Amino acid sequence: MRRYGKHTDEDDIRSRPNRKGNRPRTHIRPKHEDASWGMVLTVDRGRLTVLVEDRIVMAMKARELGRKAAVVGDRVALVGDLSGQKDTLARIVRIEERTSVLRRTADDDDPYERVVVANADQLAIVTALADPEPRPRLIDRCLVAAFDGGLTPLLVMTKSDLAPPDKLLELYGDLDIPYVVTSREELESGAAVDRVREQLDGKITAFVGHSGVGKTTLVNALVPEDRRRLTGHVNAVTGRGRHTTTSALALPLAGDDGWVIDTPGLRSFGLHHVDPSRVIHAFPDLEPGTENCPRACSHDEPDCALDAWVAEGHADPARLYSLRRLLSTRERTEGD
Ligand SMILES: Nc1nc2c(ncn2[C@@H]2O[C@H](COP(=O)(O)OP(=O)(O)OP(=O)(O)O)[C@@H](O)[C@H]2O)c(=O)[nH]1
Ligand SMILES: [Mg+2]
Ligand SMILES: [Zn+2]
Repeated sequence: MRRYGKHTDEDDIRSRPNRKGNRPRTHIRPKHEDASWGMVLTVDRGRLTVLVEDRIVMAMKARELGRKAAVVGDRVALVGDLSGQKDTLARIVRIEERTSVLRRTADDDDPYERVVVANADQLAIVTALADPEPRPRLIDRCLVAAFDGGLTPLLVMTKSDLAPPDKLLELYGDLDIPYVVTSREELESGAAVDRVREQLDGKITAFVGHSGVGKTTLVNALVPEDRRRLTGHVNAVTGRGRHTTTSALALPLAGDDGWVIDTPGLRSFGLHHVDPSRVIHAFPDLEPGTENCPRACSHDEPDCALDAWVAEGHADPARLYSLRRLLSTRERTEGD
């Protein structure tokens, strides 16, 4: 009788509609029921800093996680010493299912994929208008990774004090992708910070782009120093020399209104993991032109309808060139 009753109980629980993940209760027997949840802020080799409530906890992966690695942005369950005191180390026993994944490979022909950031809502693709020169093909690659990984893109064009944004806006201004242009003066006056903030509120935004485009400068302008100190990361940007960012780092915006994640500069953005047929989704301006393509068109073949469509003036030929280049070099290494 008792046993029977117990079973009914379990069935009830099992059929409750909104149980997280809808997993059958009996298969995943959560060990460490008492674990606390936190968000990964940095990963330095095997050591992770995790925000648990309002404490910064140092942690390492528990052996039971196997080869699975936690990355910045991951929500993890921890056990052990969660006091956040010096020389303590907690253990990460679970990684929550990710809502988005920003992946890249070193090159297109490199099968080893790395998760750069987990659970970001938005990908801020940062490009300097000069010093270093804009690289539209890197922007396009980041757009592909954003669409593929479930992140909404935002274009940030920095250093408008050095060069005007006209040429890039011709390429990207009409794409229905939000963009912000910033300059040194506007960063210092706060005007640029307000404009960027408008696009970030309530979201987790990862900043990516070539080294030297101004990601850290922008992130530091967005996150007041006391907030940065809170998470234990005040990168001393001293007068002498520039500090290139060497690992990803999540920082809270003021008012608990979202997060920004600074990442190291990119040279290339390999897309080995992206199915070529999905690349077109990162070109919303060209997508309508594929309506008359042959079935399963790769958009990089003689019968592709895009050539005629673009020739009719529906889109900028430079964009088609970029798509083709991405498609044709996807299996090889592409330089800058
Ligand atoms: N003229 C000008 N210089 C800027 C602007 N924003 C940033 N810089 C400068 O550009 C240089 C690089 O800035 P960082 O913020 O370190 O660039 P980053 O993208 O974080 O670089 P990595 O960490 O190497 O990826 C620094 O010397 C900044 O002072 C800007 O709007 N105008
Ligand atoms: Mg940096
Ligand atoms: Zn086609």
